[in-house]
Amino acid sequence: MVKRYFAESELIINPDGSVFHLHVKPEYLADKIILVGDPGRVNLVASHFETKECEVESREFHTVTGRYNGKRITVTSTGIGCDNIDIVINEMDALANIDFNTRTEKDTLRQLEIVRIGTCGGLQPYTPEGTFICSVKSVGFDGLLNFYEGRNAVCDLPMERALLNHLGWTGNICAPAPYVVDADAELVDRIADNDMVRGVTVACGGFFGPQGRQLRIPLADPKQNEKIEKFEYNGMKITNFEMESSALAGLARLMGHKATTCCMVIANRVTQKSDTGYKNHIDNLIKLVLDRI
Ligand code: R1P
Ligand code: URA
Repeated sequence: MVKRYFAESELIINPDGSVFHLHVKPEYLADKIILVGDPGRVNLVASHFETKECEVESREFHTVTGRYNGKRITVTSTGIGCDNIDIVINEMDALANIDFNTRTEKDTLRQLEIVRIGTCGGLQPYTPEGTFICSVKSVGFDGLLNFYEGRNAVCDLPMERALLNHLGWTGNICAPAPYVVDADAELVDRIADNDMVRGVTVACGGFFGPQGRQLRIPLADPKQNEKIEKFEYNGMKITNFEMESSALAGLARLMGHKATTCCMVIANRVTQKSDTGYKNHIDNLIKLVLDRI
């Protein structure tokens, strides 16, 4: 069989042999990966490592590979948004599954296990500040997955339709329509265990308008959050808003990797309370994920 070749313009490799944005070389990527949004959170995760074998910083992408209880783990910051998840997951998949010398796909899939640790807004009375939510499903208000051919094969199309009907959105708002993807069920069971809420997470293309926050300018749908909080599908409710989980779940499914997102609620949109001291508490979530990954 002829192997697929990836041209220099499609897979950009730096002169030192590292991948374009992450600046990580193939030998430094572990099979177990933790993603965080905030570059400053990388050191908090890595502070639990017994040993560090590499550390690279490039733009918002800060990466450390090391060992925790003997397990080899790579932690990388993605910055904010699904657009950065497209970069990080494609480059990590390339590091794992493309031979950088021949620029061809490797014969066997190397499966990665990816857990995002983030912060989020809670959308239900039972998700107050401090709650840990592990995403069973992610809803993408970002549109990223629609650029990939296999999108329909990995999405929950009936739930997408039910959500769109419920929201009653037509025209420009959130066009193209939201997509819905499952996280890896085995990974969710292991990471969420019995002390995290198993939730449905909406990844938004912004922090303000797309999450129904109105400051000085009005929203296209002022009832957006009220409708999202009320939506129910097969006994599931939407639990939280953040900005990356949909692209992570979708790309991981398309590429054959295992992924989920765990977030700590730092603002509850129903009670209108927030926790600005969350940086002290997120370490508890980090320790749980490090133990369970
Ligand atoms: C917005 O404040 C950011 O916080 C959340 C959102 O997804 C977005 O990235 O996650 P992180 O705390 O991981 O950045
Ligand atoms: N991150 C988000 O994206 N939204 C919130 O409300 C809090 C954290």
